[in-house]
Amino acid sequence: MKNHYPYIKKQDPKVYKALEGEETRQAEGLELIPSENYVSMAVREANASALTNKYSEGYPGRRYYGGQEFTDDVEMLAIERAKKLFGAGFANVQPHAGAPANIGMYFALLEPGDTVLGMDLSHGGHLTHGHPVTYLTKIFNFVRYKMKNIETGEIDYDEMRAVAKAAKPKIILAGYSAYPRELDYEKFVSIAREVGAYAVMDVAHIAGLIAGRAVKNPFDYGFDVMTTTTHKTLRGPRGGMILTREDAAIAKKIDKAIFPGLQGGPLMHNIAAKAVCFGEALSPKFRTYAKQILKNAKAMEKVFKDNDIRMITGGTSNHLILADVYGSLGVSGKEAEQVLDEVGITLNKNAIADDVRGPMDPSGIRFGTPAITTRGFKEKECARVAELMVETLNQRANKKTLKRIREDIRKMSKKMPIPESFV
Ligand code: DSN
Repeated sequence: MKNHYPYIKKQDPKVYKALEGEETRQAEGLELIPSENYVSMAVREANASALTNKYSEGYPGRRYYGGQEFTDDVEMLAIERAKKLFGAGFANVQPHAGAPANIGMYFALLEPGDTVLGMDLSHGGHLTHGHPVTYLTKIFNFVRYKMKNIETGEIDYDEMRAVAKAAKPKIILAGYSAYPRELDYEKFVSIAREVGAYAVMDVAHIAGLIAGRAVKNPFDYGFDVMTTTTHKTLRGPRGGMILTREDAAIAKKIDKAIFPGLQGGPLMHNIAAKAVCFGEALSPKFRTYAKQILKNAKAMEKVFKDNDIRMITGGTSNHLILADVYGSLGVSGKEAEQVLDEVGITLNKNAIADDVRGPMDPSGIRFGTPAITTRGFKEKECARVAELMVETLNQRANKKTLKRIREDIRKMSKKMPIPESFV
């Protein structure tokens, strides 16, 4: 077996054992969590580089500590590549993750007490879009929009307009972590303009699809700001980023909100890894990858449809599927996650819209194709994975069948290993 961590192996066998265990888990199983992916060895090298030793509070050309000749180069590369990828006028690449990107965006655009109109979490939104468990709700006021029709995914834009007129939000927030369709960006922007709000989209889940030109770019429809993570479909290191359409006054506010408003020293090794990832995403191969993610999700959708398994919004137009396994097969989301884990397929239990069950053991599972597409899976292999998922759920009490499926998954994984490079 390859020794990925020679220094750790010598120095710290306990950590080494866990890290090698994770290498094997990833190599011999299939990753279907739609927010996860496999990064290139180039991204991993940058993330483990000497830049982890460096403090760089401030921004390129405006730092508080000395020794910045290389950090500035790296951050400028990340910024310029990000702008090019998304057709943005400005990029801040310092947010440590998606949540700080959203919090920084709120701090830049809002005063305490201001209102945000965001998607309801139970209909696909995100915790940082105003869920009551977050501290954000102690500072800002969040109002919500929902789907009008759960079977098609259509958003209730009339209700959104009515809520916006009554609540006068400063931000109308698009974006989601469990919604399998595209949004009507023109409607979002026109409602935002009507009430004098910023149109902001959290594109964390679909950033790679936007960069790869597989789905619409919200900036082309007049959105003012996009926040994102840099992993997920974009296939970079864990991290966050904020982009604006124009290099306007809000860009300055965003820089101030991230540093010194919210964060201290940026993680320069992570920013170097972002620069490498953005370089990869600018290549023509990445566009082919992004389009294949969608084709693969459609192939999985067909198998679920053929097996009469209800999918929220009726299917998918992006990289993810939200299936009502409790309503369709009588298996809870938690049980489905566990039994699929047993056969080497990793996904997550997920609440569905208007779920009859609780959040710790909901009715749904959420899965997607970004990681297996990175492995080289095409429609045929993805349909096979979906068939094995359905068989696993139907045969969940049959240990012999589960063992056979585990072997099938191991064979598929070995045949199509995680690539080391994408260029
Ligand atoms: N945790 C991410 C996801 O899985 O969608 C969102 O923050």
